[in-house]
Amino acid sequence: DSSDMDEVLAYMKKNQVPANVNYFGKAEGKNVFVIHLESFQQFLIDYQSNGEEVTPTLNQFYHDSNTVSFDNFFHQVGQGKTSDAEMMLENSLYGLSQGSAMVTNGTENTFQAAPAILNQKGYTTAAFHGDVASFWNRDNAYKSWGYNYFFDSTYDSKGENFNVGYGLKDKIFLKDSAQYLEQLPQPFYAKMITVTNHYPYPLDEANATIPKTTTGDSTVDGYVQTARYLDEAINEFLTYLKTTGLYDNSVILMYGDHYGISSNHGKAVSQLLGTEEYTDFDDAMFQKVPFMIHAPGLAGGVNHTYGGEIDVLPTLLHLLGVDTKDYIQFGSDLLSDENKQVVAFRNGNFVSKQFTKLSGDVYDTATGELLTNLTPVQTAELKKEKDYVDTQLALSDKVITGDLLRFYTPDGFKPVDKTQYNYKYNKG
Ligand code: GP9
Ligand code: MN
Repeated sequence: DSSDMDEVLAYMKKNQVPANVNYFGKAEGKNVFVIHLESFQQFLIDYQSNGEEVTPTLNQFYHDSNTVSFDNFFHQVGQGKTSDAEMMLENSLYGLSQGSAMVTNGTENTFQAAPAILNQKGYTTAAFHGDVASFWNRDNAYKSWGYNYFFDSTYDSKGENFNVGYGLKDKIFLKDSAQYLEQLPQPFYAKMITVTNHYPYPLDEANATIPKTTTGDSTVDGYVQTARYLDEAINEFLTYLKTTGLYDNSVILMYGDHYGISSNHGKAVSQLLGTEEYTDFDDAMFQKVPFMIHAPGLAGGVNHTYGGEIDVLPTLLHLLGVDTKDYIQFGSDLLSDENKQVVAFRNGNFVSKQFTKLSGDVYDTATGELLTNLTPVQTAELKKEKDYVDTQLALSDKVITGDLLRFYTPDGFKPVDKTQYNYKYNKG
């Protein structure tokens, strides 16, 4: 009930970290692109296969002097996979320990999500995805989140071999979206959800421009091919943005939503990475995904802060000059010097700057060494981090399962009226 909200509010007051004054508002008023790189893992950045870079475009973007990139950024999804990533990215709320919160709570719950917040700051908001609108209950959840437009598969051009796996091929998808992007009043917030680099990485010969890897694990070996295809699609899209001038007028945020290669393929992963073995610690580190923010004039570089998907929203809003202190957001600004650097996984495991805690085992995050005899100081620090993780997950779950945001409206925010949204405008 509403008294649970008081607990959440008290927690927020205590745990909020201030924005970094050197970055706050640095991208104010710019368009925002949130580019979802399906199943894209951090190890692909600068990775070479068969003597060549797999993802030259993304590598270049990662190292661009106006891109802030993170090399200790983790996905934090559970069973809800893509939908958990979306929930975290745009609400700074965790997915649930079971199922998909977007499915179970996306329709009825009250949210204070990125599209609604930015819409009320003058942004037009749109989501693009070449799959049916009902997948992960997007058609309903996006209304709750305040998306003005949702360009789903009904907008896609149709043709032989245009689709593969879950939807429209990335190159066609991103090319097609231009005609809708061009009609959005600026500034806009546009989320583009790619899909081709999704297990089992199907791709026609004509689009395969790098050989498969040769681990012999057939669920793994196609991954570099679809990753390369995604990279080429992004290259075409960035070229379009540069040609139209949008590149110089936009924040471009890219992130990998979760692993592509699951933990069951350790042997093949060892071969890909050229390592002796694949330990639980290695598996935890293998959950890193890219998180990159490019904006004109931004002081870029590779940032080593430990963080995850839950932290994206406050980071982005602060760059846009939006104060988040009245919002219920469980993440914290990754550019803040005071970020706690504790990354919660949905099963209660975590990685922090100091420790990696996997079930009963504790590792030194910097070295990967298994710590068997903790000093009293380490024990106390570990307990503090564990409590932090448990509280984060428990309170976020309360917010979602108790629909607590209906009891609280941040200062200056207008609750979303779901009845005002309808994505069937051109479907007759
Ligand atoms: C489907 C796509 C895939 O629309 O987003 O979802 P996933 O299987 O990655 O959760
Ligand atoms: Mn996904």
